[in-house]
Parts: sequence; C-alpha cells; structure tokens
Amino acid sequence: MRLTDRLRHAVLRWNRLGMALVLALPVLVSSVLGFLWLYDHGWLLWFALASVGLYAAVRGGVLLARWRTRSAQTPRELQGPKPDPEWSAAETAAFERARARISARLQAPIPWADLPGEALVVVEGIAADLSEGKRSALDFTVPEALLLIDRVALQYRAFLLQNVPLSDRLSVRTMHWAWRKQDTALAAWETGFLAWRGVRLLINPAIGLLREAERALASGLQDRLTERFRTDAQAILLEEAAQAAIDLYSGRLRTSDAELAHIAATADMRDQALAPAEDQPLRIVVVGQTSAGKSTLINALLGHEAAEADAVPVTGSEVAYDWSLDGIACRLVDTPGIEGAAKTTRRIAKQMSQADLVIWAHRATRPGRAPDVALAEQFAQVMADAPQRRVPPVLHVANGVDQLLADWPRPENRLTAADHARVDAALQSIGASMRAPQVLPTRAEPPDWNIDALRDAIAAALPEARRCQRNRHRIEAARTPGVSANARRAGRGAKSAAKALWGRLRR
Ligand SMILES: Nc1nc2c(ncn2[C@@H]2O[C@H](COP(=O)(O)OP(=O)(O)OP(=O)(O)O)[C@@H](O)[C@H]2O)c(=O)[nH]1
Ligand SMILES: [Mg+2]
Repeated sequence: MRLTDRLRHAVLRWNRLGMALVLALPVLVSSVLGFLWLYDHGWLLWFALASVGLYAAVRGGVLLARWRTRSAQTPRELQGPKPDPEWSAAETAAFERARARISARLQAPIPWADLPGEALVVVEGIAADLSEGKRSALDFTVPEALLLIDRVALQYRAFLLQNVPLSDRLSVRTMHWAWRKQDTALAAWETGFLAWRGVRLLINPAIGLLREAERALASGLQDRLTERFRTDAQAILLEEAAQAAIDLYSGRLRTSDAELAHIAATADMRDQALAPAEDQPLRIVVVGQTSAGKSTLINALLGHEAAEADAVPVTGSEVAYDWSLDGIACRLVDTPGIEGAAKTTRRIAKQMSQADLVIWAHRATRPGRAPDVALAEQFAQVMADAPQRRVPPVLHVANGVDQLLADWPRPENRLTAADHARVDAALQSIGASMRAPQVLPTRAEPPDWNIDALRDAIAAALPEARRCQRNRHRIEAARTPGVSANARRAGRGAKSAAKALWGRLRR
C-alpha cells in the first residue's frame, strides 16, 4: 500500500473517531458534572448504593424467572397415543407403566441415534410385564415383527403430518442430506438467518431493533421450548412402540386387519373363527341357582315361550336362543342351575368366561347365597388365570320380587312406599353378598314387571360386551396354530411349489 493511501486511511479513521468523540462529549461532560453535583450535595454514596440495589433487584428478578421456567414441570405440548379401549385391565396397566418409564427416561432429549435402542428397551419392558418375565422382546415371529414396524411407522407418520410443519414437503433425499451434513446445514441456516436479521434492521430499524430485543429476552425460553418439543416427539415415538408392543404380545398383531378380512373371505372352517368380530352375535349367558327364574327371564326377554321353565329343576344343559336388541344380534344362553356342586360351578364359570355379558338371576325370596358366592370366586379365578382377557360385564337381577309383596299385582305396576322398603332390603342383601353396586328387581313370570328396565340395562352394557367379544376373539385367534393348521400350511406351500415346477417343465 502506498504511503498516501495509508495516510488517507488514517485520516479517515481519525476523522470518524473524532466525530464519535464530538457526539459523546456532551454526554460525558454532563455525567461528570452530574457526579460533581451529587458529590457537592453529599448524595454520591446514596446514588452508588441505589444503583447497586437496582442492579441486584433486576438481576435477581431475571434469575428467579429463569429458575421458575426451568423448575416448572411444563405439561406435554404434544399428545401421544391413548390406551386402546379394547385392552384388558392388565394391558392398560402395562401401557401406563411403560409410559411412566418413558417419561422418567426422557427428562431431556436424547440423541436420535439412541432411539431404536430405547424402543427395544420399551418393547422388552412390555414383554416382561405382560408375560411375568417369561417372554423376551425378540420372542416373536418375522411376520409379527414386520407388522410391528408397519404399525409404528404408520402411527408416527400421522403424528409427523399433524405436528411437524413441512414434513409432507421435505423429501427423504433432503432430510438425508441435512442429516449427513448437519454442520453445513446448521451453518447455512445460521448464515441465512443472520443475513435476514441484517436486512430487517436496514429495511425497518425500529421493528428490527424491537425483534432483536425480543429475541434476546426470549432466547432462553425458546431453547427450552424446542427442547420440550424434541422430548415430546421422542416420547411419542416410544409410546407408539409401547402401544404396538402391547398389541403384539396380546396376539393382536398375529393377524393384520387386512389378513382378517381375507381369512373371513376364504371357506376355511378354522380360519373363519377369525372373521371380524362384529359379525358374531353377542353371547349373553344367564346364570343363577336352580329355579331362580333363568329360563322364565329368557322367555320374558324373547317375548315368547321358548325356554322350558318349571318349579322343578328343568334346564339340564346349555341352550342358546337367537335374540335381537336394538337391531344388535345377540344369543341368550340358558344354563343349568348351580346348587353348590363343585363340578357344576366349574362348568358354569367356564361358560361365563366365554360370555360377552352375564345376567345373574337371584331369587329375591331366597336368602341362601353360598352357591352364588362359590361361583363368583370360581369365575374370578378363571379370569385371573387369563389376565389378558377383558372381564365380561355382569348384571345382577333379583327375580320374583312379586313374592315379597302381598296382594300382587299392583295397580299400573307401581310399587307403594312400603313395597319399596321390602324390595330394597332384598336388593341390598343380594348386592352385599355378591359385591354388586346395583341389583335390578324383576318379575319374569307373566304378566312380567320391570323387564323393560332389564332390557335397557342390557342395551347400555352392549358396547362393553362388544369390546369383550373382540378381545375374546383376538385371543382365541392368536393361539398358536396347531399341528393340523401347520400341516395344512405346509401342504399349501408344497402344492404351489409343485405347480410352479410343472409350469416350468411344460415350457
Ligand atoms: N312368582 C314368580 N314366579 C316365577 C318368577 N320367575 C319364575 N317363576 C317360576 O319359578 C319356577 C322356576 O322358574 P325357571 O325359569 O324354570 O327357573 P330356572 O332358573 O330356569 O330353573 P332351572 O332351569 O331348573 O335351573 C317356574 O315355575 C316359574 O314359573 C317370578 O318372577 N315370579
Ligand atoms: Mg331353566
């Protein structure tokens, strides 16, 4: 550089410095004068103390606000999958435990590369939880594993589309590039953002300055928000894995819905049991002591005399009657009365475990409930042995209330206050021994009484009965195919191989 250029630069620099000094001089002079004035009046110490106090108060306020945002348990921004209403109580509890484990693990975001490992830990937890430690995470077949991956991917896709802006526009190529070149991508983004801030300042300095100040204030919070979003997104992916794992271990993933529909279309007798559960009538099993009025109750519900009823014990084996309630196909199953024999109790408990809804008839005039209590215990045992099963709803009925009251029938089928007191005592006694919150009084013998209320109670319980049926069908369908089914599968394989070979030979 030539000497004249250097001189010109120096002069220009000194020129600018001089201009700045000229601008700053009045401020400097007035603040020095201000200090002198304060000193003269003896206020300088107070001024210094007040300044320090003000600084401490502002700094303390900022620190307190930061500490609050850090320590406050901010609620989840994004909602993850909910427990499936079709799950049994044990499955729902396993899901909640998995969710608690996930949220304990994700106090802060983890590297994305660690997520598959974390998902395996979640699946392992569910496997151990649902099988009481008997199964491990990888204890399933290849088609099941493929369905698991398919499920998680599909659910997560829905989540991305809903919550991540532009996720439907970004191509995998772009994402892959950005992922591999994280440093370059980040630098490009930061440079672009910086340039934009500069342009904004130039175009509209007032707004630009305001935005800058806003950014400086909120940057701490913003970092936390993005952090929150990332932990939420990671937690949701792990929760999706937990949900799919529960379906996997309960056997629901053994057959996909498409496969179920396909199987239903084929004529195979065994596979037809896997047809969509909605097509099957709901199984309503009526149980109770001998002569409680089970068969008479079924006749009252049907509206005609189909089941044989008598004062002497009649129903010797299970009989099913087709029935329709509000257009929903049902099957009312009459059962032999329990009288205390262990064999009958076991038989009826098994029937109840295969029911979608149970109607438990009690004779209102009969105080002895030992056979009912024994059946309830047996039933609880059968259901506890299959923790993945949903327990079918049970409606308790106090039948024959007319016999508790003198001069039956009442005008317009209305009970007096004295009648109510007698009936309530019987209902409470049944409710207490059966631990049932509600017992419905009826007279099944024609002219019947309160059967409409029973019909309403059944209708209200049908949605739960349907869930129960789906659960039962899924679990039945999920049982490992027996030797004969596998032999059939092998036969089908051999047949198609022979066909292919024959086709080649002919060519
Ligand atoms: N008064 C009165 N009699 C009833 C009522 N319900 C049933 N009965 C009579 O009680 C007797 C027994 O009724 P069933 O319906 O056969 O009883 P069940 O529970 O099916 O008996 P089993 O099949 O033998 O276990 C029959 O004579 C019925 O007519 C009722 O609400 N009031
Ligand atoms: Mg009967």
